[in-house]
Amino acid sequence: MMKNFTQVMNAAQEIPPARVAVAAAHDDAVLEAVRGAIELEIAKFTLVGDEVKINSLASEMGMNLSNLKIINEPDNTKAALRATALVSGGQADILMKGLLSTANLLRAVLDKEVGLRTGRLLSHTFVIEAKTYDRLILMTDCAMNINPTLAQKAEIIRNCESLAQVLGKSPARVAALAAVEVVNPDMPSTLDAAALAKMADRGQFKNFVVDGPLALDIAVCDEAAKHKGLTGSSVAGQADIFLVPNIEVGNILAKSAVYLGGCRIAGLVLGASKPVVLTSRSDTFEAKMLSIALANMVGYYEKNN
Ligand code: COD
Repeated sequence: MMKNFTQVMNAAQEIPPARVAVAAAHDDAVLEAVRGAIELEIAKFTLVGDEVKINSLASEMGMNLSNLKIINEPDNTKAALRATALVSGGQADILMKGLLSTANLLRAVLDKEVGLRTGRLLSHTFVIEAKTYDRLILMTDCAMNINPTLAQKAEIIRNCESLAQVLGKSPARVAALAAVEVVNPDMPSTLDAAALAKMADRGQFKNFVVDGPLALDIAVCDEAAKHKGLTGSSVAGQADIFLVPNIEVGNILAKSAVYLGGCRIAGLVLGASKPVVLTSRSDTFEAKMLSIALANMVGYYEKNN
């Protein structure tokens, strides 16, 4: 099982570079990630965006763009659609978000003509590296599905399968997070969590062990579980995946991990026909590069399995 992003970057360098189409590439952190990924030979790029801004940023950064394809499209909505069309048309393997809003990119991914729909639910998963935990944590869905139903939560878990496999998490242990470990009808997330755990017991998830409701301390700390008298959980203390109740919990949890906990982060949309690199506009170039590496690994795995 991969424990950190260093192992992820090493693994990504063992497979062929992916072709990435970047939507709204006129951003210094995006271009920095592009440069890094090219140097490490994990990806090749087509940049869609404001060409004048891309060239001026690249020249300030001393970055050579001569081997990159650039498609001039200063309008962000159109840039998202054109980059997405490159992926659905087979000219690129991965879509990457640049300097545009998440909703803007997701609308292109869901576009009926050029989008990357599969008929399945699409969902977002962050991968977090915390110094205080012995493994990479997947957190989902912190960025796309706003208030998922029970059925959607089940799909959100299943969408993590390829990502969990490439990280060596098989089976992956899912903590359906809530504020408590008991079912409380006044807290709807505990009802869904309990139902998901029962679904897992009855074999409704291949390659996943699910337990819930679990509070976060119990999900990651065996001692906390023992202290609270929770025994017999095969997820407590060793959760690989945090299933969050809704986007607000997820988004705040992921951002607190980064801004207060000093965690490194990567982010992908899963369930589409091809992986989508989706990090926040304020994320570092490193987060974007780690996400490209993971997207390449997921795409490669799905192509070959
Ligand atoms: N998976 C598959 N199909 C979907 C999904 C999904 N997750 N979401 C919507 N669709 C389909 C619908 O079935 C429909 O056919 C079409 O897309 C439009 O559906 P709407 O009207 O619900 O879609 P939008 O455009 O209003 O919203 C879709 C978004 C993903 C943009 C919306 O859910 C959203 O804004 N999510 C939060 C994004 C965000 O702000 N994140 C911030 C944190 S970084």
